[in-house]
Amino acid sequence: MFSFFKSFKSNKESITKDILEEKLLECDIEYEIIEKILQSTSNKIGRNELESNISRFIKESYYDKLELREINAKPLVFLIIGVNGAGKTTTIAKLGKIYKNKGKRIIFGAGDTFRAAAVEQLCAWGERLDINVISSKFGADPSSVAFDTINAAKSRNIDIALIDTAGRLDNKVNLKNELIKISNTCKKALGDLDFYKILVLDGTQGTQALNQAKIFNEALNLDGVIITKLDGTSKGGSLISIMSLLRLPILYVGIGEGEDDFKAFELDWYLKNLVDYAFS
Ligand SMILES: Nc1nc2c(ncn2[C@@H]2O[C@H](COP(=O)(O)OP(=O)(O)OP(=O)(O)O)[C@@H](O)[C@H]2O)c(=O)[nH]1
Ligand SMILES: [Mg+2]
Repeated sequence: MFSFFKSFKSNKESITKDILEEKLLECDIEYEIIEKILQSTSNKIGRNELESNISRFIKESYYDKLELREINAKPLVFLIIGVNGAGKTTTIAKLGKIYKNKGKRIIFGAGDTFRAAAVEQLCAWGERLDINVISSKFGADPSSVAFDTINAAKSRNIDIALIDTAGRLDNKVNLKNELIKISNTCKKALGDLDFYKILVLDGTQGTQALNQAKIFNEALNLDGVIITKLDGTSKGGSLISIMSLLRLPILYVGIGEGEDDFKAFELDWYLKNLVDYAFS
């Protein structure tokens, strides 16, 4: 599949507004946003003009939320949420590796007690990365796993606890309510300490993921977003909507299944790829 982030370089110096509009729609930028980006341009648009127009749009609509708010806490807890298959568990492994390489002491919490293989999946990552995993048996209350993970982190002098959650539950339990409960449990376990609530979104879903993000954000007041699977999609334009409409910082992007296929999100890098794509 043609990947947004591996687009071919092109030597074109400018393209017409019509073609550009098509390209931007193709990579899943919403039409109203495209109109705003192109409103004051002439019929032929160059790379630099496009890049600076998009950059201006993002910055004007985004205010000051380009970065994750700072929390100074020990343990620093990340509650990782998102729908089934978005890439939460893999992302936890990737984050764990990044922080471990920075010399931090890490623990994983296997809060997805709904899917039978979920605990094993996280434990396998834990073994591979040499990171301890707090888990309970299949079907246990995920809130109690979060509680145990935070308490273990406190007693073991851990710097960072990354807590996994389920992306799907049986029909009787509402995912949103369950996540609110887990979040409240984290609050209780941490006392005065604040923590991060991070949403993992599947980048191949494009702007469809935006609706999910809105629902989660309303329920949980998210701190930031991680977008996965950008290696396999041309829909990377939806990141503009996530930034400008949700006003949430994008922290990292996943660009493959391996533990190192992960990159801190940088606006300049993103814009360059977007323009490359548009001009390809
Ligand atoms: N290509 C690619 N695949 C990814 C990326 N991140 C995760 N995946 C794959 O997506 C699939 C789902 O990832 P998981 O981490 O299990 O997703 P999850 O959100 O924990 O899923 P549930 O536990 O079922 O809710 C796996 O096959 C991962 O290897 C990415 O950045 N790129
Ligand atoms: Mg999982």
